[in-house]
Amino acid sequence: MEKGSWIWMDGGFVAWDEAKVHVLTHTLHYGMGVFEGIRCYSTEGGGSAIFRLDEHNRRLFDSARILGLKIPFPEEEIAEACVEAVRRNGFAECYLRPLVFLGDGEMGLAADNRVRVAVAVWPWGAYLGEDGAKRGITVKTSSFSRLHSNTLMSKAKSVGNYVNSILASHEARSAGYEEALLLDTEGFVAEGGGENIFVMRDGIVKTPGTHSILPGITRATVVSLLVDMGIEVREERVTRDEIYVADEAFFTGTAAEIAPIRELDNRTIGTGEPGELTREIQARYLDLVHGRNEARLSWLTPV
Ligand code: PPE
Repeated sequence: MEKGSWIWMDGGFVAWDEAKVHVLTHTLHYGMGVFEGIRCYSTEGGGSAIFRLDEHNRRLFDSARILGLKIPFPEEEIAEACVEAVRRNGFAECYLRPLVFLGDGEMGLAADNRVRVAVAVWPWGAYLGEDGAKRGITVKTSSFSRLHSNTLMSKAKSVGNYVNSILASHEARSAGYEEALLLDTEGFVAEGGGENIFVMRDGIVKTPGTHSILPGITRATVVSLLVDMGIEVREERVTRDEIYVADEAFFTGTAAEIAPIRELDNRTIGTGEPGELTREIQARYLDLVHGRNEARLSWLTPV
């Protein structure tokens, strides 16, 4: 990865190489922490802007609340830390990673260690590859289920939840696919390892409801774009065979942006090329994040 120069930690900036923690950091042992993934893009008028910072920041605080972690800073200060982290590191485009974790001190599950916060930024290219974004990716239904909300709660973007995503992604990649599709514990489509999913057949777009997925901010953005286009979006249960016979399917996520799915379990989706709707959503999404959609400039926080 390309390093930045500064990382915000617990209230101030430290040099990238000095942003260290002790090996007995609680979260490192037990996974009790939450994070965000946000992107900053260069914008039409010059300069850069962070996309939907307020929504990401709100989800960070929601995630912490779900896990019972109290972030020792007000929301405004974390938002300001995000803006300042981009500014100081001087990247025109980058990914932002706020992380809330339990520090060292006591060990054991009952430990009540200090809640610490860091915000790192670095340039991050196409998550599923340039080629994937252009031509579509291959996906494998995972043998791992997405977490039931009474196991680990999917509405929290928590550190521990990503063991589930990593197991699924590794399994898919080692079998020669580019990403995993996880089903929920009842067998309905949930989401990708690090993305939400949309499918379209006969002009009707569906995306799974939020019972066992991370309610993605890109997902919400895409729903708005579809509504703007006058396209009906149904948030309901989706089965894997619906994807096999879909005209189009795509993943959405901050890192992955809009990633067309060209194959699921070796079945070609539609024509095997990114479909018309997927391309349109991709173009509209890029317009949006780069400040070319006048109606949605309020989603951009200038740096
Ligand atoms: N589901 C999961 C499991 C997930 O990790 C993400 C984001 C999404 C859905 C989409 O959420 P949103 O970014 O708000 O649209 N995954 C992040 C993790 C990337 C990583 O590998 O690290 C991301 O896209 O930033």
